[in-house]
Amino acid sequence: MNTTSRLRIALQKKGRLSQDCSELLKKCGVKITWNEQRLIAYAENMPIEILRVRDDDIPNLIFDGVVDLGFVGENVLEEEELGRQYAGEQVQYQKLKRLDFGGCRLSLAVPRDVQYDGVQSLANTRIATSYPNLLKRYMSKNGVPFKNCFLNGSVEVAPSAGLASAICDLVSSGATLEANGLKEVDIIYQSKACLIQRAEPLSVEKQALVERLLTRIQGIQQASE
Ligand code: PRT
Ligand code: ZN
Repeated sequence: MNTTSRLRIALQKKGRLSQDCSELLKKCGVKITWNEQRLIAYAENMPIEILRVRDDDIPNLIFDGVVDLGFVGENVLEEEELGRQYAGEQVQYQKLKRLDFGGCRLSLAVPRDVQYDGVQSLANTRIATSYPNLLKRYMSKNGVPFKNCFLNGSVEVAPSAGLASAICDLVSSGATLEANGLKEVDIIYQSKACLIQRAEPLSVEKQALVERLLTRIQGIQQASE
């Protein structure tokens, strides 16, 4: 558990959510001097420290109470949560806020020339994904058996490389699917970035700071609507 007196916030070190998260903190009035090499950055004007990690680590840091708050994509949060549930573990955390950036969807896609008549068309095929738990939940809910092909990246080339018949991957503009001769056939999860808090209670001072940040985030999001 994090017992430092500073509020410890995890955010993605380098990636699609990094800039939006650091800009949001800046708009909240948190002054941070970023150092590319450093894992931890300290706010100059508030008792806050920022832990910069891979996005996949953020849900687990929250579930384990190592950090107090985390900014993460709901897709990653849900995937890690399901992973723990499938392993027989209960996870606890609070979702404080859904944010207005990081929007994407987790979708099934097949080669453009393949006929698709609903998810049953994928029965017993092999599906490439970096999100095996979200995929498993969706396929089980629909009663469709399938074979897994887990890839951490380059999922979109799996069909043309002969590794899988379909993919289950994140989509935003659809350009990547298009460029790889694939068509989106089913959306299985809609995601945005979100702010989460560990389950164990924070000190009164830390919780008050969280409330202040939340009020500011609320104001910033309303102003941009
Ligand atoms: O290194 P680290 O593990 O921290 O980062 P990462 O490479 O795992 O994640 P990153 O930075 O790519 O994405 C972080 C989060 O941004 C994701 O978990 C989503 O919540 C969110 N997000 C929003 C996206 C996209 N949009 C997105 N388009 N994440 C990935 N993509 C990829 C997608 O995988 C595909 O390769 O972009 C491609 C598709 O984009 P379009 O526009 O061509 O459809
Ligand atoms: Zn990642």
